[in-house]
Amino acid sequence: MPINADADFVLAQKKYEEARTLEEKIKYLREMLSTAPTHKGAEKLRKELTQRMVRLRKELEKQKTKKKGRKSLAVKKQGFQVVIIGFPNTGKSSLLKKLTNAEPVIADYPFTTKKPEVGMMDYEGAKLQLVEIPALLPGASEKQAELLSIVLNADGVILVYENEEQKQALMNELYLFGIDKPVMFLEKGSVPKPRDLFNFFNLIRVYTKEPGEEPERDNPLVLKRGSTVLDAGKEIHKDFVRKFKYARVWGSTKFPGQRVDKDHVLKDGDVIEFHVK
Ligand SMILES: Nc1nc2c(ncn2[C@@H]2O[C@H](COP(=O)(O)OP(=O)(O)OP(=O)(O)O)[C@@H](O)[C@H]2O)c(=O)[nH]1
Ligand SMILES: [Mg+2]
Repeated sequence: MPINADADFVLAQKKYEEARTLEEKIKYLREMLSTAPTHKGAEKLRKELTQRMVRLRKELEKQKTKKKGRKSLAVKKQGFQVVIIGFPNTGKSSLLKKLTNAEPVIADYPFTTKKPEVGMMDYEGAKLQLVEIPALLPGASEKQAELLSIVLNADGVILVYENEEQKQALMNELYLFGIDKPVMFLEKGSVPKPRDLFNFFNLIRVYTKEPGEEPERDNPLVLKRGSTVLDAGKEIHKDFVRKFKYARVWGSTKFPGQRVDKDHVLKDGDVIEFHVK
């Protein structure tokens, strides 16, 4: 932390308060974030600044897309979305190709990937969406702001790196942009198993079945760990609460096919049978 951080923070705050445009506000809020006290007692302050940054960034993205009539680079979410980021040539496309059905161009020159590349990863029927974005460098040009906005909307991040400096630099970029998401670090060349991703991002698979039939093994629900029967139901019907009678669960219950209420917490691999009105 710089010696004059406190004074710098106060100055940045003053500039922020006087700022008129969204761009200026973002600029000085970024300065506030970079000079905010780093000790534990200031956690709440940093969180509040981060949330403010997210609001301003989203507002600016909206304005820009509207004004220019520009086609947004945003990638429509399909379930849980993880964005792969990293410096140029760190093997992001290679990783995407190994884990998904995507066919990105892989080459030994930097910035091979010029637009987001999307693929679906399969983990025993459960799907997870992976998005490689063009390489990032420290220092946020407008182009990079557009890319970081994609990360801002995602559910998780994979950061591919070749050395500690790259890791630190990009973590700092994420922080200054207001991005506070789970980040999985991968050294260039290391390829995790699909189940490692599910575990890291705290996801579980829940298989549904109809009464008297076998569970559907090829299309489970993907839920956050700690999800309840009600959460699972909401993935199926919007007005599930109204429709719910009871459910039977195999796996996390004491007895196979035990009748449970909507608050029952599900576990990975559970089979659920809904009974609705
Ligand atoms: N030895 C080795 N080389 C790799 C590995 N993964 C990628 N490479 C090489 O590194 C170079 C860049 O790979 P890409 O997958 O295109 O990297 P990228 O991060 O997507 O690159 P940009 O999109 O240009 O930022 C290519 O020459 C790859 O063959 C790996 O695991 N081991
Ligand atoms: Mg690439």
